[in-house]
Amino acid sequence: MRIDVVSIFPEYLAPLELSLIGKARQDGLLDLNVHDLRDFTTDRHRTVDDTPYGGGAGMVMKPEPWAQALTAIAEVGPKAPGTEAVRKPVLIVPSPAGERFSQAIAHELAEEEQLVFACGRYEGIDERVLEWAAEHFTVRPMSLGDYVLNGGEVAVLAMVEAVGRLLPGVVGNPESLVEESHSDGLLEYPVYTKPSSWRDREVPAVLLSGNHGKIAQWRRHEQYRRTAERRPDLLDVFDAGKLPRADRTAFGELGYDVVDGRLRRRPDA
Ligand code: 6GU
Repeated sequence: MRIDVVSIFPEYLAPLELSLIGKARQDGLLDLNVHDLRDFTTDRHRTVDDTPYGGGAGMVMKPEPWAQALTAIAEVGPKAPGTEAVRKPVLIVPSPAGERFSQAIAHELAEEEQLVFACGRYEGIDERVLEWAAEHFTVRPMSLGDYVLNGGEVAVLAMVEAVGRLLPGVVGNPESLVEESHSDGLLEYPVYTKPSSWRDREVPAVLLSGNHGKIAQWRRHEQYRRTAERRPDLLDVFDAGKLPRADRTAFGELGYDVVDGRLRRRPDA
């Protein structure tokens, strides 16, 4: 996969040289390039922003530097010279006004040939850039959640890590991608390591039992308990249609009935 990031603070993306993502780049699994938006300006002051039409606080990013940067990036692309790119690159525009990023979207993006991240600062990028860019890119404004960051760079660190770790060969043991939070629409179960007794706190006995069926069931029920407590919204869309009897009972104890394959919180619970 090829990833291009455009920012006025390219140094902000330095952590992408570390750890799993840095290793993936070294191993040639990920071709990641960071560009300085100011390199695509033509004036002496390398201006990237101006005052908003209609008035109001803050500054808006000028369209032309973005068009220059995105044109240069779209032309290189992930393909060898002379071959036609089969898919438009995806242009991800980090913004609190975007679609909510999720594990499902990370999986979608991991299938693409080229991702381009356009980091806005100030009040955002002139809207016409996004309209124009739709000719060359699949444009996806994307938000991490309902809070405001100063710019897209931190969000790009999060999204590149979430997508990068799904690429083949990046995570050493692909099984660790299966049993983790959000892989099955639930939060992960709690984990423990040695010593089995620590400051008068014991590891749950079932984990020391060697009974793998029992352990799997206990972990699943812990996922249900944790999700009900911390993220009950996830249970609204959980497919409870094919749950074994013991799992329905576990949900029953958490105050949920199964109705038409969906969990429904009992009013008295
Ligand atoms: Cl993707 N960008 C900015 N600037 N703020 C955010 C965000 C993104 N996601 C949540 N807040």
